[in-house]
Amino acid sequence: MEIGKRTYIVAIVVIIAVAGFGISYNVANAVAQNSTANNSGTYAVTLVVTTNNIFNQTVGDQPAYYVLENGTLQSSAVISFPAGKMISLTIINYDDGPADVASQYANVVGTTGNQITIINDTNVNSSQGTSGINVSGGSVVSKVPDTNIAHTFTVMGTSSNVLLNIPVPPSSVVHATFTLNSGSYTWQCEAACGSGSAGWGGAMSTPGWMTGTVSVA
Ligand SMILES: [Cu+2]
Repeated sequence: MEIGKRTYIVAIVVIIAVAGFGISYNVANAVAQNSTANNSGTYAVTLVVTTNNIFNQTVGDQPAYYVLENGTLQSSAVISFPAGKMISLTIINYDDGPADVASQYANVVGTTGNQITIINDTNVNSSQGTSGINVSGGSVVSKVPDTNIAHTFTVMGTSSNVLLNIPVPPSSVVHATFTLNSGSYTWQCEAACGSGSAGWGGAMSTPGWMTGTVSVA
């Protein structure tokens, strides 16, 4: 009886010790996996396009890209990305109208699978009918009809080759993933949303509005 009780206690101690090792091993393993995921995971960037930004007295209001950082809108004159890392880019577009764009910029270029995910009609404050509350599910596309593009986020290589082209429909949220090699590039909206007869003045030709630098390091 005495030996049996001792065996019973030893068995309990062994079970608790094994269980404890298992838990601590799992916790250590989970922490290691998380830190690996953080080190090699995606780098999230959010851009916001708003309208009715006062450009100057002559030009009036113009649309502009901003970088969303810690809940505030920052200048898009220089947009920084880490080199060689998967970038998860979300573009929130509050502009509810299309602009003229050359047909080549209807195609998605440089993203994972040359595709983007579009969630339409997400402009909750839109005055265009009831579209603001009619949110459609995300659709994965490799092209947007050139009659339905409000802006593009287009990154040019050093020889003006297109490294990245993301067409953005009116009142939409667009998501894409991509990587870029280190370097300094030009980004440009290719949908003529600026001032002047061709729409290429004002915002379209001013850093921090519809063009700027992409710095990858
Ligand atoms: Cu634009």
